Amino acid sequence: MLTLTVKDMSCGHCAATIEKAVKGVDPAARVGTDLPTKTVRVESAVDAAAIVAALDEAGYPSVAV
Ligand SMILES: [Cu+2]
Repeated sequence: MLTLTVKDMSCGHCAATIEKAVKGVDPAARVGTDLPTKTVRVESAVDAAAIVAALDEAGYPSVAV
C-alpha cells in the first residue's frame, strides 16, 4: 500500500483526475482519496515511482507519507 499526500487535491474533480491518472498506470489499482487530509492511498502491483510520475504528469505532485 502506497500512501501519498497530494497538497493540490482540493475538490472532487481533483480526486477523480488523480484516480484516473493512477488507473492509467494500473487499471487494476485500488485508489482511495481523502480530501480533508489530502491523502491518496493506492493498492497496486505497479512501482510507486511510476504512480508518482503519473500524478506529476497529471499536475498533482505528491509526497510519500
Ligand atoms: Cu479540484
